Amino acid sequence: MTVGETRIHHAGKQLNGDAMVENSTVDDVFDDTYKAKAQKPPRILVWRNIILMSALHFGALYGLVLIPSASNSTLAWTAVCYLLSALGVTAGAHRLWSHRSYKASFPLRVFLALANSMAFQNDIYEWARDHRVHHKYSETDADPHNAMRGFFFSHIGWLLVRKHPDVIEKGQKMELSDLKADEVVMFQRRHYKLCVVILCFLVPMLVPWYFWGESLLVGYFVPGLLRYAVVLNATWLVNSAAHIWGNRPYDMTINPRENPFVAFSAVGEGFHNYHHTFPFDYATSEFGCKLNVTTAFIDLMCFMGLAKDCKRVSKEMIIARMKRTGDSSNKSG
Ligand code: ST9
Ligand code: ZN
Ligand code: ZN
Repeated sequence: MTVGETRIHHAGKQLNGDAMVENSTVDDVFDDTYKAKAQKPPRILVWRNIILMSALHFGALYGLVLIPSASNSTLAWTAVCYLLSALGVTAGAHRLWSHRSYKASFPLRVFLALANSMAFQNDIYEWARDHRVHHKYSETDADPHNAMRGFFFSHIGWLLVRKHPDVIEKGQKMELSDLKADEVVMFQRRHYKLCVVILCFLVPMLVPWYFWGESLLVGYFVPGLLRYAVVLNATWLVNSAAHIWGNRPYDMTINPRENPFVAFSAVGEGFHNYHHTFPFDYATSEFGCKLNVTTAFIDLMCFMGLAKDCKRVSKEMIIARMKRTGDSSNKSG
């Protein structure tokens, strides 16, 4: 099943998606022909990650303790770093590179790749590859953060164990030629470690020290580690909370939910029932910019001539879909 065939397999039904996936090159359509095997998944702990993630979260707690000694400028800078890293993930790795839901010019792609490096969530190629597998094999063994394995696994646990072999097997069949052809994506992948050291750790720490005399300790722990840990957790909540708690107005046969708290913290990415139903919509929500800073950012980029061809689902199609498969929780349609 490919997007080119413009048909969506879903919960045993075939839904005609011609208008929705027009011109799409991304193979992110849910594949219900694959079923998880009734075997207990392997759980091989990766101690290096367990130690590093624990250290990061202890460091972030120390960052919280240091907040009263940070200057207002440093706190404002922390918010800027949060927004930049978040946009590198949402507008960059997610809506642009995973789903191709809009087109971005070279300067915007460079900006998004730099912002994405500040978020340090694996390089764009790996992130988009895993995310395409997540959509296509959602809630099965081949889903990297399969929410059927519980909150902890889908939140952080999946980064602390070896991947289920099905993730790698199914992932190797994904169409990734668009990512390989993008020189910005491949440059970031080649130089990823250096990009992360500079953008995730050095820049957040050194800017407040150099420009307004903040201590290196506060710079490292507040805009550095604390901001990094909060962005990570806000992102992981999309995989955990937004696959467990919330309404399902667009498709009640799938687990992803509409979760306003997650939408707020993840700058617009918590409308997850909508997003899994219409993954190619650049706004990832029926409601445009509402609770959705990322959509406002992409709209601004279009206004400035740096982005174009935003894909959107029509109101009629949303209403028809809500009537057919929704849980009737959304009265606005
Ligand atoms: C992080 C990522 O946090 C977060 C992603 C979240 C996604 C959220 C999506 C939700 C929607 C968007 C919302 C955004 C909201 C943002 C809000 C912001 C405020 N296909 O991986 P390896 C192959 S990262 C095909 O080592 P292991 C491949 O050949 C945090 N092939 O597997 C690979 O080699 P290569 C920081 C695949 O050994 C080889 O297998 N980073 C696939 O099982 C081995 O791969 C970390 O903590 C596939 N899908 O290890 C590091 N997968 O190198 C975490 C693998 O060529 N990662 N292959 O790719 C690791 O240490 C390891 O991956 C592991 C598994 C231990 C987890
Ligand atoms: Zn999801
Ligand atoms: Zn997605």
